[in-house]
Amino acid sequence: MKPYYITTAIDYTNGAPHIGHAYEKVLADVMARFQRLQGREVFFLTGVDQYGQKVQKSAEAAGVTPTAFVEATTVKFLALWEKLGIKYDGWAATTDEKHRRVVQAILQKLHDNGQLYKKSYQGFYSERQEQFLTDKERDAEGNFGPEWGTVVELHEENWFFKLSDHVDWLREFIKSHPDFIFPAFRANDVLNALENTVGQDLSISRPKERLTWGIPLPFDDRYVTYVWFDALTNYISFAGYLADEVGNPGLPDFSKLWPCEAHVIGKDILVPAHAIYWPIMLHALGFPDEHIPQLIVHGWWNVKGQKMSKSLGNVIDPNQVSDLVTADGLRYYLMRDIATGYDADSNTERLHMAYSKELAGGLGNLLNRTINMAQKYRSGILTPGSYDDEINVALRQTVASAPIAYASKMNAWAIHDGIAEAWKIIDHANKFVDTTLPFKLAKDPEQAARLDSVLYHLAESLAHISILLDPIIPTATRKLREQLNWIPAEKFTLSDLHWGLLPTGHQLGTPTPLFPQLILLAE
Ligand code: ME8
Repeated sequence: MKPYYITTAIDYTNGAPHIGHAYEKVLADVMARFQRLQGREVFFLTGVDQYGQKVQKSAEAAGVTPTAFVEATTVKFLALWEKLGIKYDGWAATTDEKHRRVVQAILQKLHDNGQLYKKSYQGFYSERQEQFLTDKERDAEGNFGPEWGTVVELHEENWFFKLSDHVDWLREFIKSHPDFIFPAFRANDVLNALENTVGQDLSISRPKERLTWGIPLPFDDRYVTYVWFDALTNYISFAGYLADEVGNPGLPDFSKLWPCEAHVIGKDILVPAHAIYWPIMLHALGFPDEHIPQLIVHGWWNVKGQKMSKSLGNVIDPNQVSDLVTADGLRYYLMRDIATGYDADSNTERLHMAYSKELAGGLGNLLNRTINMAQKYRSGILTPGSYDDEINVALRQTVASAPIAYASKMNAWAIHDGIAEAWKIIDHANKFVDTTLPFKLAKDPEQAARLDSVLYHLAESLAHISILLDPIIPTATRKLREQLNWIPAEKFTLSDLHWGLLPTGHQLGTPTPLFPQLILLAE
């Protein structure tokens, strides 16, 4: 089977990362880890979008060169991904020479195939979205709304890509490929936007008088490449596309990696970039329909119902949240409090509740009491023995059925539901302690065999949980297994789960709190 290839949007390096960036990277990281857990080889690509007017302006404002500016901001993204355990296989930084070579080779091909032409343009331009605006973008009052940021009037000559040649193909492609966009309800927005594109071509250049911070056009050195054209190409350039032709060593074998299974992106960059420009670029380069990747479109994290923005001063810093609730606490919250594809509100009370009640109170407490009791009553040694009863059977059934339900939700990108399936084991096991009352059993010598079975059931349930939650909270599950003193075989997969992971006579480790108590500072 080919490797599972997953990408994220590459983040603009004109500012520090915020919670929305963190959410997207955690989402993709969770899916990458989950696919590995299913036994799939994975290539996970993420990175930074370093060119463009926004960056050039931010650098000017900061009084530094664009290179120095992007280096400084890129470091912040890299440090955050390290902190949050984002385990990527490829890093797409668009100022990388390897990327430039592929962008230029593609532009040259499109140029040679008659897909590019030069024409004069007069009209309005949004600096924030780096996009030319037409009357269709005007609101009811005839103005360009605040979402476009500063809008300037331009009169310039540019190179255009013949998008309009491919609109009919794309319309048919979208209609005949219901899986192209997840969630499916967003396909309608795309079809509507596509009708607005009819007859319009895409300007893929910016004159150097206006913008120098970009990849020069290979056939006209008075221009640099439009940042979206350059940025979208990252999905193939860092996957080894044209690697031999342009001399890019050390990249994956493109023929084995492509097509990409999932481009994970936010809803704001679906139209026109990912659902119109990108498939048309691939189609124009000769990619067959079955090699057009699926778009996984996630919603937005808002704050008290409002969009996060620097001007509102409500931008959430993932570093701060992670310092408070640990990286796993943040990962868990970001995955359990949103349904993939929909928006959610970032809420401090819910974050604290998720950490204190669910992670510390539910999972941490289960582990802590299990290891403590096993140490106290049996010196940490597990002996499943032959005792059995209905209560044990019921817990074993929950443990046996959870992985299948969990995997089906995870495969459908319903991560929050996948977590809920895994959590059924935790809830059941905690109730199991309350029903079986091991501390009472420990006082009665006649109940010794039952106590052995109870302790074994708890530890074994925890071993299963540690596997299911691995993609979501990888640091905590590793620590959990350290306390269980259990190291699964390398490349352990979901299908290796069975009752009896911990052998008879297994020695458990020592207990330490998995999720330390929150120290809340007054807000
Ligand atoms: O758009 N909640 O970069 P970007 C959830 N460079 N996701 C959010 C969010 C929020 N509040 N705010 C932003 C770009 N995002 C381009 C992408 S890809 C070839 C080029 C998401 O830094 C956003 O939807 O503005 C996007 O997917 C990602 O963060 C990067 O946004």
